[in-house]
Amino acid sequence: MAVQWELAEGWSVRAASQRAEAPEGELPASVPGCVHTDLVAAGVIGDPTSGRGGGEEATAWIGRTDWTYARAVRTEEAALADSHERVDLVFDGLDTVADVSIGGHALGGSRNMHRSYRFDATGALRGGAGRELAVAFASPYSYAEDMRERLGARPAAYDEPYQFIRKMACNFGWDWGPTVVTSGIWRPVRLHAWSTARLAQVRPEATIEEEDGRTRGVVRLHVRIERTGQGRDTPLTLTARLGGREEAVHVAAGRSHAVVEAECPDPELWWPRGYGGQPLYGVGLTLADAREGRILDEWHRDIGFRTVDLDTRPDDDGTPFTVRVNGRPVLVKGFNWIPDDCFPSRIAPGRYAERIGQAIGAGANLLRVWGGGIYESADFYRVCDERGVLVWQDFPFACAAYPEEEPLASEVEAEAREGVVRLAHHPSLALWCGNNENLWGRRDWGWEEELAGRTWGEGFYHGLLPRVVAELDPTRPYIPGSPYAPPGHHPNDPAHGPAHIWDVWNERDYTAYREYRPRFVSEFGFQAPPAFATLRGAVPDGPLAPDAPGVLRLQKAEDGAGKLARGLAPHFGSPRSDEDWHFLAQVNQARAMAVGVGHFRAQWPRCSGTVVWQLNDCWPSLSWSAVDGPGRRKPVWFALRRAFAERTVALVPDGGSGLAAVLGNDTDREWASPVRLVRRSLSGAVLAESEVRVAVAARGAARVALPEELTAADDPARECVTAEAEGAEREWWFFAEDAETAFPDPVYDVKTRTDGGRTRVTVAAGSLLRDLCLFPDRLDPAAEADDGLITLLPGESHTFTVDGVAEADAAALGGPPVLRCVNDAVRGG
Ligand code: BMA
Repeated sequence: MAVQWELAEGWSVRAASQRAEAPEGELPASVPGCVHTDLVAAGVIGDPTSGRGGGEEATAWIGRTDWTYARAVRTEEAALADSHERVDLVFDGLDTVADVSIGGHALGGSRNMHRSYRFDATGALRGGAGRELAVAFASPYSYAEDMRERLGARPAAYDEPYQFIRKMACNFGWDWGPTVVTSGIWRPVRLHAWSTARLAQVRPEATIEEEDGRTRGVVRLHVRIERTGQGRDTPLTLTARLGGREEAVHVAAGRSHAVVEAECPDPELWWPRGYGGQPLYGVGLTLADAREGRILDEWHRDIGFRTVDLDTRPDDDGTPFTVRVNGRPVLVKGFNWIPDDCFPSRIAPGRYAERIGQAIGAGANLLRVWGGGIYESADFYRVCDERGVLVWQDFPFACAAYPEEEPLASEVEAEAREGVVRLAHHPSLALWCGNNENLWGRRDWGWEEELAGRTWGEGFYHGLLPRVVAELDPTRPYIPGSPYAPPGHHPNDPAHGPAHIWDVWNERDYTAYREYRPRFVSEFGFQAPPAFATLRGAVPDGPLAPDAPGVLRLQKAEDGAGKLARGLAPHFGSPRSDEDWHFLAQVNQARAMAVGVGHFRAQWPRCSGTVVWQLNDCWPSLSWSAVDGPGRRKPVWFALRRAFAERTVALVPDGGSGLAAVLGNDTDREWASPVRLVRRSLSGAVLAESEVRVAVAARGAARVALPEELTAADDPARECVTAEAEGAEREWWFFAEDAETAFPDPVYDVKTRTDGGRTRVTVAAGSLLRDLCLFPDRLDPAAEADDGLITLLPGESHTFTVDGVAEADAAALGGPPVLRCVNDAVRGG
């Protein structure tokens, strides 16, 4: 029987080029891992994410150095070559440009982080105990810069050569991530010892077929077999298993391709969360020697039965972009996903479950794996399959003109063919997308002139990639890019297909979201600092002011601090302290995204989805994320949970000084509820009210214009409107900006009760309290609260649940800086 022998132990790493900064000799190396994390572990550099030891600049030499990973072949490993006809050395991922050898005997090389590699090591291992297995990495900069020299420079959003090497683009730095250009064995490596034949590739194609009024799920397994020299003439049997049924096919001597079809009558359909269940069916395949019955290889995956398509039939308003699963339109509530760590080899499977769980907790049903990152590991897609999260997968191209010449063209094709086959069985995978912002960049960012006729990736996005998808994953939709509009329209025309709305953050106020009538928004976002504990962890000393050097180190966006300040000022004025800045900037992000999502969702089904930029971070950044680098939720997360809820009430401007309440019902049941609308003074007194009964259709929306006595404030600085419907959270409308609102001094009474590691914090309001938040991470970095941004009227109370605060500290939960509300930072009017 075949043997899979993991090679995780016994590795060392050494610098292979002369550099003053490089350590002498060998250091212990982690596999999977990368040079940076090995150097941190050895104490040679500080963790660039921690704020100690000079940060990313102090590590810049690492990406300009050649490195060799090595390990001695062990006796039992060499012996595998005696007991098997073939022993392959299999790398699930090499980052990036490497030559692999055993005892000086070259096995092959890698030039692409997005591929796996298999080398025949039989000869080199035979009698090879003690020989050095070496993986010699060339500096990624040297390779990419040579390639640039050879193929000609091309424009890019960042002054780094990332489009000249098939490596995660954001590794060269991004507007939310550090420049830490890694080398290393970033995914597992093993020896695979086998005889006769093995399953070289299994490509499952799951479809639902109707026949004589009956539904059947069909899985076609397209199998490629590799044989050893001795196995060439062996007849083989392939047996597929699905739901207790078996199907076998004979593979004659010498043949290396076969298709096995397995069937499942009346399958239960897979749905995104909120629309139905996520039944998964195990599909197994065995390869056996047909004469002896000896099993040679096995394969297993969990698949699901569902259809997915895009409705893009032009209508009077332009070109929709509606994702349909099993024929039903889905209101997409999504997040953009970036690599969850600037060193992706550090991401353990549990991290995916936790982070995707946070997206789900906020109500999301889709994640877009953004093109500046990677094809994620199997764990990512497995969690999405099990929990009903649709995946929009970009091919790894972002914000640059990419050369289409060799050797890059072949690398792109090889990586796409492998990536598509690897991921095609996941029912969560809904869409392939050619790139991030490259169609837009070519059109608007002055690339055409700079390119002077050079290739820029068009042939990939409009030719190679759709061809690969059509051949290897024919049931799944493909779009050339994000943003995208059909020919004849500007790629980022909001009336046609998915759009990115960035002028709002970059140049305008967040209220400008309300000027948009998009069909689908695949990116839009607003920045805020990370949690206090995150910031303090990364800036160990000194003030946490927006312009403090330690804080600016974590702000990678062009003029990010200026944009944050300009975004804040119209709403909150200038904060009185660093503490207030931190809190108000977070609240402002939450307000911005609530306005954006609320406004776009109110246009359902015309606007069929929003994908927030961005769910996560790869280090303790000031960024657009809802969850910060170490995984702490920012206040915006709670705002999004409200905006993405199944049933929502949004108050939106409705012409002139008018207001409308828009009820959103993202469930399969009609929602009939009285809607109570009240204009009140900030002291709570009811100034005008009305109640209407509204029936909102299943998966529908309804709009109620507010009567004038509710929308005409007598004193805009001292009044607000509330809208309430059964089963939805209360919505608030303030007539004036916070900076001009005559908020009362906050008056409240706090009671805490600690039981085990859990504390209940009940805040009883004596005055209006605007956007009450609890930040227990200020007491214990591991503590978190279950809610945030709660606005209370005098006389109301709210109980927060806090995990992880010691009883002795519980008293500190009762006031600033842990318990905050807007009216302890701003008292306008
Ligand atoms: C879009 C993304 C990213 C970027 C983000 C914020 O352009 O595609 O490239 O990080 O905006 O600027």
